[in-house]
Amino acid sequence: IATCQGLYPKDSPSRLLKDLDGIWHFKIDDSLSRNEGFDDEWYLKPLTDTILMPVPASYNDITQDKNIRDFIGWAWYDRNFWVPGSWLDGKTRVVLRFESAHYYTIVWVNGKQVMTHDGGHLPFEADIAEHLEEGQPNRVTVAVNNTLNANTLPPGSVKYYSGEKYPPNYFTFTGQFDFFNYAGIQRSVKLYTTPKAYISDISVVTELEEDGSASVAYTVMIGGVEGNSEASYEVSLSGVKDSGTVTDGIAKGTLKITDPTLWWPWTLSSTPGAMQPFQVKITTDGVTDMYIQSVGLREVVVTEDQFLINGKPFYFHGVDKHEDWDIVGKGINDALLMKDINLLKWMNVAAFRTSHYPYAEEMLDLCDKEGIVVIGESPAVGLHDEDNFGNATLMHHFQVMREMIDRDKNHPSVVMWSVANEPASDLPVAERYFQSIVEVTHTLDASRPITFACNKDYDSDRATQFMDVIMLNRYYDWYDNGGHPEVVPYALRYDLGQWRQRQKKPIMISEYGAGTIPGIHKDPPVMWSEEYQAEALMAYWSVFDDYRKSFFIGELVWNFADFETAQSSKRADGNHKGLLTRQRQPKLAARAVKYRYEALAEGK
Ligand code: BDP
Repeated sequence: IATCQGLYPKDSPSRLLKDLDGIWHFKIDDSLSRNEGFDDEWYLKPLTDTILMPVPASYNDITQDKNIRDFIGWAWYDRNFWVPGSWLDGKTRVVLRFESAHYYTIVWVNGKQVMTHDGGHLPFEADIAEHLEEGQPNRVTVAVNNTLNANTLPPGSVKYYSGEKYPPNYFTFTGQFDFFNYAGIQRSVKLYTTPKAYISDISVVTELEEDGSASVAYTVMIGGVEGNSEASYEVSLSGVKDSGTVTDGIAKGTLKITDPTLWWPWTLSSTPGAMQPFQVKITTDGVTDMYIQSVGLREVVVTEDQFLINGKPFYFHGVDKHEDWDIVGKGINDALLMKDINLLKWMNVAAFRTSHYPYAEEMLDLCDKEGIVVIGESPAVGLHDEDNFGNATLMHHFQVMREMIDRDKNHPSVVMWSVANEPASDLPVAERYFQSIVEVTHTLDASRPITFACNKDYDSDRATQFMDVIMLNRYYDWYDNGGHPEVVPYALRYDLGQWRQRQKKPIMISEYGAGTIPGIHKDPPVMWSEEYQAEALMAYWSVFDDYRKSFFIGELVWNFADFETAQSSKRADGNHKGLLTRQRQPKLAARAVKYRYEALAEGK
C-alpha cells in the first residue's frame, strides 16, 4: 500500500484541518507468540483491555509498568473520530497523516488497512475518504512495532531466552546506538482535506545572481487530475507572479526577484530568518486548491576551505541534540521545542545537527524563523558491522533519504545533509555503500552539500572521499586519554593536519564532549565533575581557533542536554555529556560555551 510524504498539513481556503492528537486507547501485545493482535484480528473491532495513552508521546515513560517501558514488539492504539458529511461528497480527499511513528507502522480505518510505513522520524499519509462513514464514529487503529534488526535504520537486535535459567518470555534488546529506543506515535496525527485535484508537492531552489537578484526555480506537483481535465496554476512570491497550464502533473518555472530579501543565519545578519510566503494555486474544472509554502531565499556553496551562505563564510559553532525529554520521551510538544530554541539562543548557538535522525518539522520551522542553522541527519546511526551494509539496508537508506529530502527540502535552515553517524567507514563494503548513498542524495537534492559524522582515522576511513564536507567525532580526553585534557591540543592538531593533507575539503568537529554529573565539583578537575567538562571542552578551542582561519568550519559539542539511553554499566541514568541537564538547567560548561559562542558570533 503506497504511502507518500505530502506537504505539511496547513489550512487554506481549500483545505480543512482536524487534529487527532489527544488520549487514545492503547495496549501492548506481550502474548507468547507476540502476534496475538494479528492472529485475532484486533483491528476489526475496538481494542479491548486497553489503557489510556497520550498522542503524541513515546509510550515508554507514561506508566509505572516496566513491561511497557522496555517493550519490544507490536503496540496497538485506537480512537474514534467524526467527520462532517460535507467531507464525504466524493469530491474531497480526506487525508490521514502521521508526522511519525516509531518504527514500523500499520494503520486501519474502520477495519480496512489504509497504509503501512517503514521507519521512524518521518511522516506518512493516505487518502482515507472511501473508508469513512457519515453520521457515525469512525475508528482508526494503529499497530506500531519498535523491533529493530540488522537492516533497519538504526539497526538493533532482540534476543529471546528460554530454559530453566530464565523467566518466561525473557528477552533482551540491543540497539546499535546510544539513546533510548523510544517508541509509539511520537508526533502529531491529523486529518486534512483537499480537493480531488490537489497540490501534492512544492519545491523551491534559490540561486543568487551576480547582479544581486535571485532566481527562484519552483516545481509544483499536482495529483488527482482526471482524464482530459486541464489544470492551470498561479504562483506568487515577493510580488512576482507566474502562471500557466499544468503539464503531466507538473508546474515548473523560475521567478526572477530583482531585490530579494535573503534568509540569513542570525550570526551573519541583524535581520535573520526572513521567511516569505510562496503562494500556489491550481485550478481544475473550476475548483481551486491553494497552499502557502514558507520559503527562505538563500544559497549554499562549499569551497575547499569554506562553507558559504549567500556568499559569506559561515562557522558552525553549536551543539548536537536529541529529541529527548522527561516523561514524553521523543514525544513532540511545542513548549519543549520552544524552550530548546530559547536555550540554543541563550547559549549563542549558530547551528546544530539533528543527531541521529530527522527531527520534527515543527523544530525546523522554528529554526527557519530564528535563523538557526541545521545539519539534517538521517537515522543511519550504528552501521557497525558488515551485515549492516547489505542491499536491504541500502534500499531502505535510499528511501529514508528520499523521504527526508521530500519533507525538509524547503527549509532554508537546513543547509547540509548528514547521511550517517559513525558508520564502520573503514570496512571495504562501506566504500561502495556510501558512494551510492551520496550519488542518490545528490540526485534528490543538488542544492545541498553532503557529509556524515566520521569517527575513523584519516588513514582507515573509506567514505569521506565522497563527501563535500568532513565531519569528525572525537573524544580525545574522554574515551581516549580520560583525565588528560592536556593531550587534546597535540592529538587534535595532528589529526586535523593529517586529514587536510589528504583531502582539500572544509572540516569540522561534529562531536566532542565529556560526561558530567551536575553538582560534582573537583579542582583540579576530574572526570564527571563540572570543572572537568569545562576543561575538557576548552582544551580543543586553541586548535579550533588556529584552523578557523583556514579550512576549519565548525565545532559541535556533544551534547546540548543529557539524554536517556538503554540501561548499561557505562551509563548512570542516561548519557551525561549535556551542557544542560535533561531538565534543561545549565551545568558549568554551558556558560563557558555561551561566552565563547558570543565572541565567535561577534567575529572575534
Ligand atoms: C558518539 C556517538 C553518540 C554517543 C557519544 C557518547 O555518536 O551517539 O552518545 O559517542 O558516547 O560515539 O556519548
